[in-house]
Amino acid sequence: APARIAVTGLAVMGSNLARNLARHGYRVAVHNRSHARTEALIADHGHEGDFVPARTLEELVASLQTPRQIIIMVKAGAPTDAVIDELVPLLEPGDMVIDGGNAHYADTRRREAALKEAGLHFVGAGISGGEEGALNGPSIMPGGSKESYRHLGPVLEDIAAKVDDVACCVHVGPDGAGHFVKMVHNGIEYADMQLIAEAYDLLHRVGGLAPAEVAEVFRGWNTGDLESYLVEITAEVLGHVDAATGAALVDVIADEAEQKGTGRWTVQEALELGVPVTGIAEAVFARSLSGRAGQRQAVRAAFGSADVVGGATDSLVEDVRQALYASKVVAYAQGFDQMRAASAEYGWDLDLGAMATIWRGGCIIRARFLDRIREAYDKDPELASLLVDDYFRDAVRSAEEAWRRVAVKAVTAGVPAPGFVSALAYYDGLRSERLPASLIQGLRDFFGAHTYRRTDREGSFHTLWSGDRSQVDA
Ligand code: NBP
Repeated sequence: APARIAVTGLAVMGSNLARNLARHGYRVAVHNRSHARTEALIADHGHEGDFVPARTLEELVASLQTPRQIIIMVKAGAPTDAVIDELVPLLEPGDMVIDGGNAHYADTRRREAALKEAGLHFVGAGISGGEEGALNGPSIMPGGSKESYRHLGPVLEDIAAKVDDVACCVHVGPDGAGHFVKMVHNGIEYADMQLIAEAYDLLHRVGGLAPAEVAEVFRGWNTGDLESYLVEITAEVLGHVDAATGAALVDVIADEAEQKGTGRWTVQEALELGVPVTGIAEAVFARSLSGRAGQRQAVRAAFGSADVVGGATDSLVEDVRQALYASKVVAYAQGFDQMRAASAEYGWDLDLGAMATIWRGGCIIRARFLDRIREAYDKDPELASLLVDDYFRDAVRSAEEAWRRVAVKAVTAGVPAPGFVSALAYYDGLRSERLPASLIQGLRDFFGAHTYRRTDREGSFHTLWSGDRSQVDA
């Protein structure tokens, strides 16, 4: 019998996805550029289900029922294009090519348009959850045509993570929508991790708590509003003792955070769209700063490092918890704003509540909190900001004093908390009656005759700064 679906690219993600499909009873055709990987998959896991190994893409294509569905799981970028170029001449109109890699959404838009010319469906599907998710149920964010989703949706929903029996997979929107949403997911993940790291740093350096003690704090937090995968594994990492030295492992790991680039992409796109995603930007920059070893050493030599203050109190722990929660609300509010802006820009018609729903399981940012976001958008799909939803408004209001105390403590102690502090500035920026943007407009008009608008009259105006300083219509 022909295979139901195919996977090409059998490194860790592709082979686990193929196994996931097979374990759900699908006959899966599998292929990899170097055949050894295909053989290894069959040898190690062939007994788990119904695999059809293929030595070439021709064989793979020939083994499939029509319309064909082929998932590409290779390295993002040029390798993905290489596979698509080789595959397209072998396919027939109506066939579906699914890219499950971490593609940039602009590449996905380009590929979708090109394949449409050939009568093919190209589906850029964001897949989150790493290797464990790919095997046991990832969060899946497929873009592409509605028609392709009619064929693919049932399979993808089958293999996706489930929360309360709801699959963490939904048709996100046309062309690059799926990969865009996956990108923002990763950006939010950066912000979330940065905020968690700042909370740890404050409890450690201002509160004087040892990593194992902070691990206990996080374990406690994971039973409340902050319950999430990242908070749960923070307790695991902080509690881990290095076998070689007997020290906390976190004290032995080099403090230079690396990045593969999806956080940077999120910020770059936010700059293009004009959406302030300060939480994600601070997280990306904090990683960059951590990696500037030479500069850090030079500045530390010149100024010294802040001393540990010590003397953690229950109130500090509770303040940091509230600051973390409020800052997290801001980071998510910004990420959802960015998705809304992109949806308007590209005509995607994104259902923001559905995005929160499919992130509840399978992916790195899965959290109790996402139910609240879904509820907020269910109540009002046009919500101006997550911050104004009743639940989040109350949460931020009740956290506000603690949040400010933590920001003051961090600044006073000399412990960097760019995530907490910039989230607070964002909140204060949005709620200000008047912003000094009026002064910026005045300055722009002064040096560049860029004109300004007035609060009391329609139109554009210019002041004759170098003349008699009278105002003229521009
Ligand atoms: P890699 O990103 O390490 O890619 C290795 C695969 O790409 C191998 O199958 C390799 O074939 C194939 N490949 C390359 Br490289 N160049 C090729 C070419 N020119 N033509 C054909 N095949 C080529 O694999 P991965 O870590 O499994 O990730 C797969 C995708 O999933 C990536 O886009 C990644 O960003 C994404 N992703 C990864 C994770 C994760 O946690 N790792 C999570 C979510 C998404 P070979 O065996 O012949 O060299």
